[in-house]
Amino acid sequence: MKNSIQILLVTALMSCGGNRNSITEFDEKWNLHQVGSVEWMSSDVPGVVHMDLLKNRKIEDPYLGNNELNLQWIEKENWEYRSSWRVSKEQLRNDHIELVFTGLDTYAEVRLNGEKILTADNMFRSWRVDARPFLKEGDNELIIHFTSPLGQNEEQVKNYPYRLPSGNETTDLQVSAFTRKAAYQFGWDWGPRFVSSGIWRPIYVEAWNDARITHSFVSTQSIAAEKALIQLSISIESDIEAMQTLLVGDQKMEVELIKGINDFTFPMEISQPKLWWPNGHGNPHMYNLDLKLLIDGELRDERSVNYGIRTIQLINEPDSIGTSFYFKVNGEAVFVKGANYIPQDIFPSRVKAEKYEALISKAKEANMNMLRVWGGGIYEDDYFYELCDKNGIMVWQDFMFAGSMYPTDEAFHSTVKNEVRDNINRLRPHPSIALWCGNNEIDVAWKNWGWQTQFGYSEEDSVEIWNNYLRLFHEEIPEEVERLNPLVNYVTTSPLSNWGTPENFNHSSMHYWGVWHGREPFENFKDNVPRFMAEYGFQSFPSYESLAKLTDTSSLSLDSEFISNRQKSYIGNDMITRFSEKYFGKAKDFKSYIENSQKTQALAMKMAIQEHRLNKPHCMGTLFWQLNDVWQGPSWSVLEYDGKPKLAYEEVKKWYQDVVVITRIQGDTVSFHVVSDCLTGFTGELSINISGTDGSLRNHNIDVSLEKNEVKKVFEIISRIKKYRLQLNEDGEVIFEDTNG
Ligand code: BMA
Repeated sequence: MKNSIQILLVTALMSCGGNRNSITEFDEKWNLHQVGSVEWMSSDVPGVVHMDLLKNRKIEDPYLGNNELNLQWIEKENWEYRSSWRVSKEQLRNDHIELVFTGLDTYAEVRLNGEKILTADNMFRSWRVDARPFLKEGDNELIIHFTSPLGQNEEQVKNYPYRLPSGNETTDLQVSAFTRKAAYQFGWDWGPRFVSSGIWRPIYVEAWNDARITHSFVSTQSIAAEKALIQLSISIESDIEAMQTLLVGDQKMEVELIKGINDFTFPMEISQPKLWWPNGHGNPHMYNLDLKLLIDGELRDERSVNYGIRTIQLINEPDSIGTSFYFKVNGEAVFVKGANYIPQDIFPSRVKAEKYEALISKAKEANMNMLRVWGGGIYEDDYFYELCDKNGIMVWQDFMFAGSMYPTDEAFHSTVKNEVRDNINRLRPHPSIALWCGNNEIDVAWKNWGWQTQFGYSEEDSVEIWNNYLRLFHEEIPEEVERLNPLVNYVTTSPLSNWGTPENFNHSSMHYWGVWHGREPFENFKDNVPRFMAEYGFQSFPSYESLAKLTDTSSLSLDSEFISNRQKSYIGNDMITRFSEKYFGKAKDFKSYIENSQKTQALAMKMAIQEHRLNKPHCMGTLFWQLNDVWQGPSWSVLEYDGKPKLAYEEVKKWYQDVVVITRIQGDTVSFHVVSDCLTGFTGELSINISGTDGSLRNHNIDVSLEKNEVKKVFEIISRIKKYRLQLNEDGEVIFEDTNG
């Protein structure tokens, strides 16, 4: 998928001649071969090796049956892509013809007409090389050689003084900590292992002369009733030293360019601003600004900058309870409702625009206002963030580090710094970006999971590993955030507080895994409500129909090899079986086992979300684990791999509504609590029908009136309830319904 700014430019600039700058996607044909084989096959770029092997019928679909087990050989091989690039005399008149690689996965060496022009070592980075000196008129040969991440790192791993923990990597040779490649592709507890290689994001050809716009974005400095102060930041790379003209919308600015990178900021005022609001709180209004760079009066480069006017602050500070953790949007405390997001495929290049659109609509329809892009995956495609901007979904963005400790060498730190810069620069224009977070669960793991004993670290090793952690997540990464995106908050890790002791629930963010990993009953969601719940969940199976597409019916049983290989959690199916039997009885067959697993997950989600919402403002957010799936297997997701909702999705949608009524039955006392996340007051009418165990029938109509963001007990009775049915009306319309029957 393409960056929308780039698409705009391509269409705008291709129609004009002269020496205006241009950006076009490199769209020549590619071929691919396994190094050592003479056979070349056609290749789809962007893409990865596994997908080309599939397209050329060299392998079956990796997701079918037990193909995961048969296709592990691919990760050990080296692969080479080849393309012929036709360049015209006219193109060669440009001073710069740069190749911009927006995603090379991972260890790549790029040769142009036999000359090495790039050595890449990080899937998350983008790389820019001036190809102009190596180009000739006519055909030019471009070769990209990918070395297997296993081969590349084997020696380093073996010679390393100690073993680094590597999340969920189950192979003997564990290279993921050393490889700046998506951790989940090495295996995770909800997905397969496929370590692919390839040109996974587009390559662009950027031709320019004299000067080009490199970055531009608008940030909100402050918002007052009548006006907002915003700031345009723009960077221009220049070959020339001269006063030139920049058109910002209809304003003309004279800028003095010097050779190299020129950074400019322009404060601007917007009166009567239309603010960007998260889903449920108003419109996520987007503005647009056109930038034009004129060189000696002639249009040379242009950009169209989308922006939203909003402030988002994380309030993470000592308070009367312990340590708060909540988001203030445009000055208002907003209760966060959302989910953790993982990549939508093990081969992310096969996720197309429609899949992103369907997923973000599903998040919006389920009344979510935030997604956490989890640190074991990828920095998502631009389109993902554009959709979040458009739909009012705030993004908690992890940097891509999860469940590991990392090497100490300078080369590693340097590639990480560049990765962090590239991704902040790419993502900071999006108003949806609400928080940068250093990593997933590394701090809690180091302090609580016993890695020191498990890996036999000496005191010295431990000091070195921890100092390296501090260097990455407490120094280098936050320094880049502070320099490039200072108005967005940074936290070093998620969670900030471990679920081990009751006191910890008074502090900051938490991943509560007592239910599932701690094998605790669902009732424990009640006593384990943190200040901000950043992860919790319960597994279920994808539908029988989805699994039946992958194998023959004889393999559709709990103990088949096929189903066993789909279950990647070390807990296995124990928790699903135990709790689904507790609540829904023994399943008569695999089909009903699946259905019961989904009902059980739905119940877990309902129970957890109700507690989080009832306990506002102690708790100010709930992000369950996990929104979506990477393939078809049992997992904590509420949406299947193909986007189909599980039962839990409907439950989440219901309990994530802005105003809900939560019923609590304790002995003979029944109480009704209205929770409103509205940022204005709420008035409505609650009607309740109750049938008692003694056969009595009662109706109650209650006027309900709440302040903004309030939780209020609105009614309580003493009754032995058999059944209740309630409706909440606002302006005569039913906005919420619930029953226990
Ligand atoms: C969470 C995540 C993932 C994992 C999930 C389920 O803590 O951070 O690492 O997949 O637990 O175990």
